[in-house]
Amino acid sequence: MTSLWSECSMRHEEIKRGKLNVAVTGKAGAGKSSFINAVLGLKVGQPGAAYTDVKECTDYILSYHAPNFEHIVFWDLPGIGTDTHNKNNYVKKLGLLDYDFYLVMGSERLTDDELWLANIIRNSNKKFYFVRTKVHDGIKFDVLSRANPRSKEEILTTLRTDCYSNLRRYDLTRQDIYLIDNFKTDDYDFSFLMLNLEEESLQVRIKYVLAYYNQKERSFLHQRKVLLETIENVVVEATTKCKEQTPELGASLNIEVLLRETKRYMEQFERSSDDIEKHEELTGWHKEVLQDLLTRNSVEINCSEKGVLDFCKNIELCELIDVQCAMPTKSNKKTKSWSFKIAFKYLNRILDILYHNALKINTEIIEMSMQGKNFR
Ligand SMILES: Nc1nc2c(ncn2[C@@H]2O[C@H](COP(=O)(O)OP(=O)(O)OP(=O)(O)O)[C@@H](O)[C@H]2O)c(=O)[nH]1
Ligand SMILES: [Mg+2]
Repeated sequence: MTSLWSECSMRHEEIKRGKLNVAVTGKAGAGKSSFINAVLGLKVGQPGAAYTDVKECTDYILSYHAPNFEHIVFWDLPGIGTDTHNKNNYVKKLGLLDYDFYLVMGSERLTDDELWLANIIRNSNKKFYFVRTKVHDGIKFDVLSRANPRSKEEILTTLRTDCYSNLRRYDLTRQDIYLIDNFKTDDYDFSFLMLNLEEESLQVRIKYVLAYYNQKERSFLHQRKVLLETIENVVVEATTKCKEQTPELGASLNIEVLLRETKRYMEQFERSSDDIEKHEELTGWHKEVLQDLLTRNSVEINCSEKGVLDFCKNIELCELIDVQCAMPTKSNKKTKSWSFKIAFKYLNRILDILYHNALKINTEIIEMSMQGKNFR
């Protein structure tokens, strides 16, 4: 739980992590803080619970993370319709439109305050659900007050119809309405509401993962271009920093230089050992799913001196014939030219493999995300 007014940077941090920031707003005393406690499974006074009271009580903004809804951050906002918080200051003072999603709560017949709020949110192209709280009490009192009590279903239908007809006044006709009671979470629309909120949070995460990996594709392309431009210098380094011939290759190559470059490429294309953890954190997918995806989409590179040597040995003679790269003018010797060609081919091939591996992995993550697969 965190507090304060200047939460903007935190909110943006959460957005960056693909969380759904839900502002719990609405009429003062509607049961906003009680709703958060119901989600947390806590009662007022327990550590981490929101404070609720029969009098106006939430006077600042707090955020809550519920263990069962790890991709949602709930923000408990002060209620509208009091001297302190009213239509004149509510939007600006609370940074109302900074959130991703809204629950507009009311416990009585809808008033202008909730409708005004809903309208502002809708006009800023954000989504909200309308939530009517204290439904159980409403039913109890309805039954007590009538000579011929209505059934629970009849009362709920009346409530829902009433909400719809009020929302229609602002042309909010296709709005989701949930009838809940914060002290009866197994009943009414409470679990349905939470289920749909989770679905909304999934959409946010999918969007976030897609944006991240689409951007990654562009950055891989750029990295490849930059690395390609450095190859000739590395070739010069690998051939000039070598005194002895490598008999297996019939060439003079500094294998260490080539190995260093291989490691650099691997880092750039995210093939180092902790990159799987990075994917795991970004996507929220299981490690095994990602491991399998990575294995399926990548050619293994043996990142050792022996690996470099073996790779160079396997470069076919015919592949080297048309290799053209700028060689130092003074080195006309045959071996030098041969070494140049091998180093040049090696670096180009490794770069190509790693780049295409990275693209394939990226593409598969994007495809799976679009199908909503693997998200927990
Ligand atoms: N019966 C019943 N009482 C509720 C429900 N939700 C809240 N209450 C009661 O309504 C009162 C106000 O609840 P809060 O959760 O503090 O309301 P709030 O919207 O956070 O109020 P402010 O922060 O002052 O705007 C408290 O006495 C709660 O116990 C509900 O679903 N059913
Ligand atoms: Mg409150």
